Amino acid sequence: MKIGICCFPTVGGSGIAATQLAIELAKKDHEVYLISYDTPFLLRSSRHPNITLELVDILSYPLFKDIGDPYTILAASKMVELVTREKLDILHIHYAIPTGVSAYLTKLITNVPVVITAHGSDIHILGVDPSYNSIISHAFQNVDGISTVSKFMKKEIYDKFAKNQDVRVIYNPIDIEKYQKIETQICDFRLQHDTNFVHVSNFRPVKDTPFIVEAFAEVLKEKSDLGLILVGEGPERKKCEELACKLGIRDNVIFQGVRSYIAPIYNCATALLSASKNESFGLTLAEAMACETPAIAPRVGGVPEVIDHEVNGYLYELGDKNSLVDYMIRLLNDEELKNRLGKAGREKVVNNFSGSEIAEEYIKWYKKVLND
Ligand code: GMT
Repeated sequence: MKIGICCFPTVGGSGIAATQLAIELAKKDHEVYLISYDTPFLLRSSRHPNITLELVDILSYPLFKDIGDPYTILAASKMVELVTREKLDILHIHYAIPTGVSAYLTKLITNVPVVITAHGSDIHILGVDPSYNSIISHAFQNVDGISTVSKFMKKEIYDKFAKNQDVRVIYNPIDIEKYQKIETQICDFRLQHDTNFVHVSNFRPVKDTPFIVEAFAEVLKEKSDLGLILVGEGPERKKCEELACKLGIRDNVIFQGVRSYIAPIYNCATALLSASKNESFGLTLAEAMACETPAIAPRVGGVPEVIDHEVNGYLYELGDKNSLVDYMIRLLNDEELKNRLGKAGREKVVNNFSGSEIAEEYIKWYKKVLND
């Protein structure tokens, strides 16, 4: 098939998931056209023969200084040109805002079948906002298919938008070769502590990373010489650094910024920690689990579809720091428990989120959409 996939090029989960899907489809000999305004993060370090990058031109014009460049229209122009030139079979949009609307316009002009995958805040933060709601609802009701990344999100979409529409749940694809247990550590930085916890996020307030720093400080009271590796960048990074200083644990908190290859970091951790107040799936949880590193996360959104409590990780009630600390200490003190949960986590990911299998599910869905 000739498939256009549109995504954000940044480290955010929707862009990573979309690019991983593109890679898996390309491996299966489909011709993939990746539409974005920059090279997607996962493609910056590798190339794939069946993937063509189609960059949206960002034309700046003085009149748009206050409102920003009209990306919806610029992306739609690129899509119309691409669909017409390459005669695409289907356009698949990741993250409904704003390019779901670009694709809907493209469909009106070219008649190309369009499917949208909703990922999270495009529904529960932006999509429900009256500033976006009417146009996003209309687009959802008029494209050829909607999918999303968890059963939780499917319910959100039913409740808030597409009551009469069939929403397909397809979990996010994980590269199970890249994310696996590595016996020899090859971190590109010096590990300062023998035992570490890890947190990977974009430090937005929804991730509540300061909560992780506070919980870690409690664990340090029980056991010293531990590291907390914080991967990523974002608005609350500085707040976390200040908090670590205030709590007197700055030497134990290692800020690693954005990394292109984090499998070794997952591998050197006793557990991956999350404090997200909302998470439609939680890509980093599944990546860590694929490396046999158990994840501990709040019982919110689609997280219980990824972590099975006490089977392959731990779920705690949002804000319940005592439980988070308790689970961290349990894993620190019991290597056998950590290994058992870790192995079960890998099994869960291989059986449910393997990139190759998820790509097959998307292909089946595309075919159904095209035949309906
Ligand atoms: O929706 C967002 O907040 C951003 C989005 C992204 O592009 O990073 O994240 C969402 O999509 C990811 C991939 O499907 C999921 O793993 C994240 O759980 C989800 N984020 C939220 O729901 C907050």
